[in-house]
Amino acid sequence: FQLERELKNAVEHGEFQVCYQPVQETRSGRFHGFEALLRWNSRRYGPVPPTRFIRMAEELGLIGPLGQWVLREALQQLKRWRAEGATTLTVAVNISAVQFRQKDFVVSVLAALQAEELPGDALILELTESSLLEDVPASRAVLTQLQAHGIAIALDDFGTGYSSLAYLRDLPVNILKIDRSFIWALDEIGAAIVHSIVSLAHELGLRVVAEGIETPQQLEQVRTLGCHDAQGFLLSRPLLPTEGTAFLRGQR
Ligand code: G
Ligand code: G
Ligand code: MN
Ligand code: NA
Repeated sequence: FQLERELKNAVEHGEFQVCYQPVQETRSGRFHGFEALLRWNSRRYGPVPPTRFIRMAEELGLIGPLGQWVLREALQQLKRWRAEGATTLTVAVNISAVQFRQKDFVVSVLAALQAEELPGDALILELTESSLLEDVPASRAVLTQLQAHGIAIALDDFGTGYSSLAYLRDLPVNILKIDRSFIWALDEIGAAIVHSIVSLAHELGLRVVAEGIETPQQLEQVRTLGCHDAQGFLLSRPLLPTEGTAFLRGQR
């Protein structure tokens, strides 16, 4: 309960930080985007993993303001990077199920874009299938509104759920992010699974991101299998904003 009390004041105390993990297009080697990843360095408890505090923020009713803070922070940073020359760079922001279901979600996303005068296609929202499947018709309505503004929707941790793939017919998404558990098991069967996900994605006109790339062999495999994008410690760890700036300069 101490930790909960700390969480309530952590934004004001400046204990949160957003890190940015580069995403690479496998064919060109070009880094065209970052995934924003929230970090909490509590002055009392030290670093607390997001898997722990996101759920806590949901339970305490704090996920709305916290999620909005991340979105604003990430878009402000993107605006700086675009101004420095990375004019088509994108940022992907993770959205919790509770945040996604809030009534003002679409309005708050559009307001955050407008505040930075950024176009919708600068932003990708990452959602898990469990957040979307709770209420498919409602999810579909929200996703459609976001996409009408150019915002892309990514299905995060793709493949880890137990649902059938039939829901892809009803939910408008743009990107599948293949969970790293598949990338770490790229034997013959694992490769067949990734291959079938990529084929499905091509049929549906979706982009595929391979997550958790840690070795050059994995990178080569997912490139050969037709994954459009790759992300993982081999390419870069999540970076502080200043490190992200240096990373982008190194690309030119
Ligand atoms: O960055 P890391 O591997 O520690 O992230 C662990 C989990 O926390 C991942 O599932 C990631 O999607 C999630 N996560 C990271 N940042 C955010 C955020 O800003 N909002 C939400 N809802 N989840 C996040
Ligand atoms: O669920 P989501 O995909 O949003 O989780 C992102 C998390 O994965 C981040 O916390 C990030 O630190 C972590 N991550 C990113 N690349 C790698 C990797 O190559 N290996 C491992 N183990 N974790 C990674
Ligand atoms: Mn993610
Ligand atoms: Na993921």
